[in-house]
Amino acid sequence: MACLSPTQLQKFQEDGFLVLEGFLSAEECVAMQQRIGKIVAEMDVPPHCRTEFSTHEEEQLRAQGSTDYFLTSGDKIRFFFEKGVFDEKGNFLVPPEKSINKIGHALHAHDPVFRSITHSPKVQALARSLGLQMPVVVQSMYIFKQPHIGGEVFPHQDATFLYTEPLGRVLGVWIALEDATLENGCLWFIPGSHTSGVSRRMVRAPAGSAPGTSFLGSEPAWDNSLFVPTPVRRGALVLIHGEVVHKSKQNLSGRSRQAYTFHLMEAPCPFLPWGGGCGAGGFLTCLVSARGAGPHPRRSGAQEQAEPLWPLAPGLHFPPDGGAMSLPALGRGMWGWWLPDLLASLPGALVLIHGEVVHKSKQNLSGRSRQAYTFHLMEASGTTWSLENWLQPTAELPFPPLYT
Ligand SMILES: O=C(O)CCC(=O)C(=O)O
Repeated sequence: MACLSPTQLQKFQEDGFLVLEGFLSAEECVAMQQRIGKIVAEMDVPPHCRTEFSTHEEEQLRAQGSTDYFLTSGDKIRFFFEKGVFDEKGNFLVPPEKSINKIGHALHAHDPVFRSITHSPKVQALARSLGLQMPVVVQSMYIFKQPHIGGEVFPHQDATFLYTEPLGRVLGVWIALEDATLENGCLWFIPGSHTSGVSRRMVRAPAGSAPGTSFLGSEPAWDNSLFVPTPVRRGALVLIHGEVVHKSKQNLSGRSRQAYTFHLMEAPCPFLPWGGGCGAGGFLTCLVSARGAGPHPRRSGAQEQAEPLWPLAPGLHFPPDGGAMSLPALGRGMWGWWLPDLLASLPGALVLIHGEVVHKSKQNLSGRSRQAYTFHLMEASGTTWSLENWLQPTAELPFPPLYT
């Protein structure tokens, strides 16, 4: 069940969503419902944080974006309520357990029951069969869709709120903990709507300004006739592509429609293109490769040690086994490689330049040019490339790994 068949994969690629009935057992669903019952029974929401949840754009900005409670909920377990459940002083008009719209956004991190479902072998096998190589859990939510008052979720793409570059890296995992029917507010999708980018983005405003978020772009008026209902049974898992347009209607029935949902993002190393892990190759590996890739064939560390082709600066040496040389004193900087071409006076010399060493070159007053080829390497493992740099990797050209 956890591994998708080629037909299922193709259907997901075509539609942007996929239903896997029976993914969780009834016992697993009950365990999550019981756990959430306990969390709700113990919840403590200060009156000034009693935020009503809405998916209407203006209300979203006012009710959520303007409150720290929402904006700082990414790493916490917090409570968001239906409309009309508080009086003007923030007192509950409806029993608290019947008034909650959702709990978000880090149940997966802080609660053992939700953590174990989110990271269960079944979910991991599913992610692997989708080809995700290093997915991370971005957020999680428990959605109550309360009887009679469970609010409508307006048509949206998850990438509006969870935007990535490139697009196509976010995947919603939505698990029905109760039967989701036409009456109690099942999901509706526009099949195939995940292929035209994202129409609207919610972005954080600069710190200290109000409201705390704003929208770029606008949600098109989606043709209602394009939506198909997706009723599912308790335990079903629905895969939701980050750009597929979906919604759910108000729950006017007398039965709740609870669901647990979380979002995965494929995030190995944002600036490297191959989707795998970042090797822990040391600086020396680069150096040996570069030396080997020049006019001379690649040589082992032992050969370099015995008959160096180029003198190394004091303190540097090649380990006899040819493995990685550690340069702890050099730290993690940007390395410039400066390679005069064969016409220059020292053709083929390579100069390693630490990213923070101060350097310059003087004007060329001679009669000979001094051509050079230079490029910069960055150790990507554990490094954050500043988004303020003028140079940014793009979807067309992510930074390519040196090791091929
Ligand atoms: O559960 C629902 O009704 C809507 C969920 C949804 O749209 C989402 O998680 O993106």
